[in-house]
Amino acid sequence: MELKDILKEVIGAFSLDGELKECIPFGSGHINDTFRLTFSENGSDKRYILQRMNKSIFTKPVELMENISGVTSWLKKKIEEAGGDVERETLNLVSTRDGNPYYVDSQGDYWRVYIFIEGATCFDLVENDNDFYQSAVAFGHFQRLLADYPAETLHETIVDFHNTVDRFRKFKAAVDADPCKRAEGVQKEIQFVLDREALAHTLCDMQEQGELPLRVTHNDTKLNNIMIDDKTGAAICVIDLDTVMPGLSVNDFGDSIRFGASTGAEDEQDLSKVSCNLHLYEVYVKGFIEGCAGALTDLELEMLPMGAILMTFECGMRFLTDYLEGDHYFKIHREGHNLDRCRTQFKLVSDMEEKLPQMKDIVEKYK
Ligand code: ADP
Ligand code: GN1
Ligand code: MG
Repeated sequence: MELKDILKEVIGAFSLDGELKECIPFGSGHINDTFRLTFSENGSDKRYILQRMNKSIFTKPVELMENISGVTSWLKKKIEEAGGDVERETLNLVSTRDGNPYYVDSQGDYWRVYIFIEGATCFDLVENDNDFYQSAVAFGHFQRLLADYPAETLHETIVDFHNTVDRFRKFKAAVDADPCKRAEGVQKEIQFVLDREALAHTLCDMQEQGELPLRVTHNDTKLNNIMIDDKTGAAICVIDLDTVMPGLSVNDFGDSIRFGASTGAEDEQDLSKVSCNLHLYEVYVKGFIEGCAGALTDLELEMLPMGAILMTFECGMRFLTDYLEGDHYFKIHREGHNLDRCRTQFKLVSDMEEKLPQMKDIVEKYK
């Protein structure tokens, strides 16, 4: 069945009024297929985001949608209590005509629709300090809003998502299996990972020993998973809630640094352009600590820089694993794309390892 016929079937299933004017692919996410829909009714336009969930990655779509429904309803209540705008400050699911939060198409794929957040933008690179600062406050605040969410009702949408030790194990298995015969060409990158087996354990061990608390976290805190208001410059909405699960606060912090404090794009091929910008790092530290508003323990604060190194290391290892396995997880747009992404991450890890003392000093300044 052709995509346009599938889209027709799917769009017709949702409770959307008016006439469909446009349906275009949208955004730069690596996982889901995202489209922007424009409907026109009585002379005015209303836009929506339509997403086909990646079923090979999200193997429990019903549970995943239960998480999203639960979390967005919870956030809505909190936003209403604070007198905020519920249509812009959280994702809003649109139901199907049968009243379900998702639709299963004739091919067995799961789809959902959100109200489009107007007048706001997602950035792939930090364009100014304020955007990054705002995103830090928003991700910290997001965690705080969900602090008393009944975590036991959340499904683990991807098991062991940020279990770096398990990621290391899977990486080694991919090297051993080498199904695409690519290992020989990436010995340097493989060695980079193998040299850091002990590093992979750091935070997982602390979690296991109960030294770091499990919190409800976002787990995918890239800058492009936050919407910045075009007029005020404030971060208004945290999006991409597929991976909201119990996790570590330091990982949420770390993933933001990995993506946003880098001087280069995640897939930059000229590695001389990639390093960790300590000024941006400081901007984020300040915002995140403010956003968490006293919720973090001393050890969590101390481990923030380690979260940045580990999330970057883990992500690089995931890109390399996917490259070795034939690029079936992350969407790629060119040959070797995952390898380019892996290299930027490892360049950042080396840079952060050197800058660790300064990174620690910066946290000390704001804690
Ligand atoms: P992925 O998991 O593939 O990254 P996302 O849920 O992050 O998917 O969505 C991809 C992109 O679509 C986002 O980066 C953002 O640009 C856009 N987007 C998602 N939801 C909305 C929304 N409700 N309003 C406006 N844009 C959105
Ligand atoms: C994916 O969905 P997206 O593009 O926001 C991935 C993250 C990675 C990120 C790397 C569910 O995020 O874990 O850190 O790519 N999401 C999933 O850019 O695996
Ligand atoms: Mg995303």
